[in-house]
Amino acid sequence: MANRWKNDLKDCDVTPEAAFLNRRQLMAGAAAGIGLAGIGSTARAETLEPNDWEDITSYNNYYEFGTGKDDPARYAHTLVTKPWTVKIDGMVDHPGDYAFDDIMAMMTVEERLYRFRCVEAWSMVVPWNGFELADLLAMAGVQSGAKYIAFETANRPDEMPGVRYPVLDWPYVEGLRIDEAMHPLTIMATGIYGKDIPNQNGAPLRLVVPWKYGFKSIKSIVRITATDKQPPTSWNKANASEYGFYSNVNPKVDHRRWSQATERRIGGGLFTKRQDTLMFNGYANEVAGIYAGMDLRKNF
Ligand SMILES: Nc1nc2c(c(=O)[nH]1)N[C@H]1C(S)=C(S)[C@@H](COP(=O)(O)O)O[C@H]1N2
Ligand SMILES: [Mo]
Repeated sequence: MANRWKNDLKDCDVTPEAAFLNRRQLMAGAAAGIGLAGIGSTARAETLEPNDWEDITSYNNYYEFGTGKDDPARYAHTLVTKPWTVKIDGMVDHPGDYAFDDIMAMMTVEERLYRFRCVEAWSMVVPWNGFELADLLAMAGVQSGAKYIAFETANRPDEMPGVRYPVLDWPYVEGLRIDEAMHPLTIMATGIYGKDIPNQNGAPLRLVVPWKYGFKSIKSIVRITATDKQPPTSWNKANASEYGFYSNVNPKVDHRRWSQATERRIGGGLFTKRQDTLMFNGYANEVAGIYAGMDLRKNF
């Protein structure tokens, strides 16, 4: 890859693999306390201050459990996440139903401190634990003809009260271009602050694509499909004029209802000033290259 992303973290900021012993999620532990340097921090040097556990796990979007920001924290406990199986199919050499625990045994979980920006113009900084999606795709053996990766969330009316209402066309689906999916910034998150990811945040595994609006980061994934066709995506199906396939964070391209120029950082208190939104959510150095020559206004 031409624009291979580099890890800005110093050695001392990352708990070495060997240190997590029998813990499934790498512990943020002391590292969080000393203030991690942001992975992929851009020209505008900024020390990322993570949001606290309470903010991250009580202010959520997960419409399968209701459309209120506090609905997921109240209702998502009914989702049964153990056992969990992810179907990997389509253009792969090793299709199959993979048990979550088997996936975890194969993957290297690390901490990634990422900005997270919702299209509704609020944002957080989240210390995720997870593994690179590229590693999972390599394990499945994605074939050279595959151009996109499609994702699907569980659709369980008995466990997800929200899917009884036609707010979206369930199941929630998302997709990435293959180079986006393979990009080293793209992770499958399985934890936050070293703990298993809570149901309201998309247990047991959810996508995190930090340079795109939050709705691309699909939760509680049950299916991953390699395909040569651009897959349908939930919000684009619901309103194609407002939500494009790419949905890269872009302060210069406004949403019809929300200016994208600035954002409100959750947890900053009542009098916190809005802050400027950064191109590609601050990850331009790492990802701008994969969109070279593309009209980002047309491909929003
Ligand atoms: N399955 C599913 N995934 C989803 C959503 C959803 O409603 N259902 N909401 C999206 C939106 S709009 C955002 S902003 C993020 C919110 O993630 P968080 O609650 O962990 O902050 O999840 C995304 N993934
Ligand atoms: Mo969002």
